[in-house]
Amino acid sequence: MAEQVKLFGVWASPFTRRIEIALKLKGVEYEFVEEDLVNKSDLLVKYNPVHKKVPVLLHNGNPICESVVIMEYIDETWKGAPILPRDPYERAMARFWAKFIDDKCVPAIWKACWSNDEEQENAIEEAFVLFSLGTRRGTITFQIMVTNIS
Ligand SMILES: N[C@@H](CCC(=O)N[C@@H](CS)C(=O)NCC(=O)O)C(=O)O
Repeated sequence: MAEQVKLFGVWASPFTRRIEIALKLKGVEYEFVEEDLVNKSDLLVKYNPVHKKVPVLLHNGNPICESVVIMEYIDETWKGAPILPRDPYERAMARFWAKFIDDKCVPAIWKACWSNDEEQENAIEEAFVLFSLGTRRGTITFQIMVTNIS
């Protein structure tokens, strides 16, 4: 039976992009369902009742939420083109930088885009410093994510 892979997302969402990149790296065919976050679909709320956020991956009827969790699920389910390193220490580092992006970089970028005047200048500077820090570390995960949100 053919696999059913559906991604509920929003084109401008960095978390959705993370999943699109992972699926494309693995060569997995999927259907993209564009959500309207102002008027969330019943399906999004059904599949992600806890956070009601995108992305949600639906694989053969099973919903998976939270982009890093989904990314790891994809990596474990489709074996080609590994995303996370095999070495446990390298894996831990990749997870550390993925969390750094979510906790630090994404909020900084958001502020840089949506604040004004002096606050915006400071936010751009802060975002630049955070990105430089991650990029210098040079993990593949970080490189993928920077490509994703820049
Ligand atoms: N930690 C979540 C964050 C997902 C997230 O913040 N998604 C945003 C779009 S970029 C969303 O769905 N927002 C809708 C809302 O907050 O109601 C993940 O990694 O998947």
